[in-house]
Amino acid sequence: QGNEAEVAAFSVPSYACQRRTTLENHNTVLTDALSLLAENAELSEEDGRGVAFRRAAAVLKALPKPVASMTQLRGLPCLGEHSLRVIKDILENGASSEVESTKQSERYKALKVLTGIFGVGARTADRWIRDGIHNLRQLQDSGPTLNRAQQAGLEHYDDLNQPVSKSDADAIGEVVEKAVVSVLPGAHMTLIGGFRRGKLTGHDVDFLITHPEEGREVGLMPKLVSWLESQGFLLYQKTTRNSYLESKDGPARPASNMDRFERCFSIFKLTKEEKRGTKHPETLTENGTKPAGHKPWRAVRVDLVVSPISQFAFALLGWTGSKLFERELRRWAGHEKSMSLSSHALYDNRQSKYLRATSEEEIFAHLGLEFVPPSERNA
Ligand code: DGT
Ligand code: MG
Repeated sequence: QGNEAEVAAFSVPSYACQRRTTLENHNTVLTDALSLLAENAELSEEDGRGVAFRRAAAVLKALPKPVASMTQLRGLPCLGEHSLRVIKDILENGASSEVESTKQSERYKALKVLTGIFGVGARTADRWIRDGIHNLRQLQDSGPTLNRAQQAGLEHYDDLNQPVSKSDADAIGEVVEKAVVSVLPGAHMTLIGGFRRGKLTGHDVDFLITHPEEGREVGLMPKLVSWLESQGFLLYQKTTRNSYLESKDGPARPASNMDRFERCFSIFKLTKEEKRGTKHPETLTENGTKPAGHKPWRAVRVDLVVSPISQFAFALLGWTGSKLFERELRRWAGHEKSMSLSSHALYDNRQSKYLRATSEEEIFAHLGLEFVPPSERNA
């Protein structure tokens, strides 16, 4: 008796970047449900709804204990009517009917399978579904034209949908590090993305590369890619040029979050030997012949980003994630501080000037936020 009243209400600040969110999540049942609805909204190109569910899930991830009753949620930020209904359903019935029916819907299943192909986004998947393509078999049979990325994505579908372990990430890191120092001595490389936040698995491996002398990083990416390609490490790659300086005339406010770094999206060939940390034997590349069944390597999505040292702290902060944490940092900067934050710079609209920073700590300080280390950015 009186149990409900005894359960203290939780309290968390509004912005995810004001909170410390470790990987320890006491409410996975609730956050998985809300994340699924977020994903479904994103796959249906309803980004507003997607963000609302992501924010709600992030609030629950930050709670110190499992939610036991709805009354504990009173006064928490970012929990809209829809999210509260889902939570209530789960607390009372053990599951949310909306989540269960979404999970089982043909449309959701098809969107998942098709966007599971590297290079296929929500829009393409939707078009294919309207053409009656719901799975990989139908895709191969009815044969819409695939671009180079999608062809590679389809070819390595199973591998790319397997989680990447931290040890795989480290093995790839050793290869990339070796490539980096051999094409540009003095350059250095940092593991970013989810693995920097302490995640044990990821969907890809992300690296940020810079050189302590401004300008020395120019032209690094093509050399790095050539080195990796010549050693047979890349199954696919697409490099995008750095257009930041080119577009820097006009008003100083960065126009979008789209990245203008030299960036390479790749599919990396990780061999058993690399996994064990031994030398790469030249003989392992089998040309043209597809190994039946067991093969001595796996494909892994790897993203490489090159940044000039002057932007390094912003790139590091911008590429460590989580995606929601990044979004919340930018929202905080804009709404609370009248600043514009990107992976390149921080602009103060009131002072009409860029604020320099050489570390993540300085950026948090500019933003008037307590420093949150990477392991606590898992919002
Ligand atoms: P994962 O790989 O699924 O385990 O999780 P994350 O957190 O590594 O996510 P990922 O790899 O998609 O992206 C790494 C971080 O980099 C992400 O938290 C936000 C950032 N990021 C990703 N794509 C872009 C982009 O196009 N521009 C910018 N500025 N940042 C990006
Ligand atoms: Mg990642």
